[in-house]
Amino acid sequence: MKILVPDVPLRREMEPLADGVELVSEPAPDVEVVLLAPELWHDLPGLFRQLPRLRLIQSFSAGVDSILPAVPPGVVLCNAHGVHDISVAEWVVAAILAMQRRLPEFVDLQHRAEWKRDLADGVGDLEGQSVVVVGYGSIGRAVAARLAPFGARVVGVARHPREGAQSTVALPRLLPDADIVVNLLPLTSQTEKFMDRAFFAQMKPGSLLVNAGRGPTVDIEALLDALTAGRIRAALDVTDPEPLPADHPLWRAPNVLITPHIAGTVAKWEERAYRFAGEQIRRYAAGQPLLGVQTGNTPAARGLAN
Ligand code: OXD
Repeated sequence: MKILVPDVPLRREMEPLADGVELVSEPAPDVEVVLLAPELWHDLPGLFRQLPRLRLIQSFSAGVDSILPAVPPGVVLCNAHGVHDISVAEWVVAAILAMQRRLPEFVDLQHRAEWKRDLADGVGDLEGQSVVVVGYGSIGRAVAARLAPFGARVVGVARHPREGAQSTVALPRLLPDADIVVNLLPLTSQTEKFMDRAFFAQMKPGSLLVNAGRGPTVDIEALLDALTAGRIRAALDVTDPEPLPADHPLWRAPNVLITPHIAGTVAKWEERAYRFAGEQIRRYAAGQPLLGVQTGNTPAARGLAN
């Protein structure tokens, strides 16, 4: 079985490789599996056209919205299930703490050499705060586990029935009481602009929206209006569009912290991705169910032996 993967030292993290697995670093007609490491991210339709016997695409990202349109019919696409849980969950906690303790505003004061203690008047800590996580998968559970020691009360919400998560129909009841709303939704046709004007109108005045999912799941115009009106605050790792143009009004909106889609970017992420890819290849070769299947439960999704 030929697997296309860039020839980089990190690929030894995939070991042990199953018998019969051959790693190749150039596209070839008999490649069966491709590991979508960053080196292969440009021109996916062009890459897949060179792989007529492709059966499995293993993504290195959690979100697969940019890959899905290029996936040839019948080919299984798996996301990097679990690979980004730690890094993204840490970014979410960091963003929440920074916004709750007004760190971006203190940094502004620091740049002006201003000692202004009253900025801290009335800031809350996380103890007893209510956090609603929308899009409650493995990253959401990692967020909940990290917020628990702070004494925050976390409620998970998911569009599809999931252990430990309430349905999105509960949102009109949950939002008015939530101090913090964390958006981890993937981008699909059903989640586009999921967080719209009506959603923001239901959020508690002064509450915080944290987005580490995908930018287009938020109606950016509606968010801008809610921020400008001082209704809510936001910490955004993702925006719509990306990169956010220099003249976009979101940069200058009040009470917003923006980072350039780096929540998952930590030194260890690729190592984790290759290790996960190794596990998937072992499953595939043994005919075991794959993790993070995004394109339906086809025989190939249940491994090579089927
Ligand atoms: C991902 C991301 O989807 O980092 O993995 O956005």
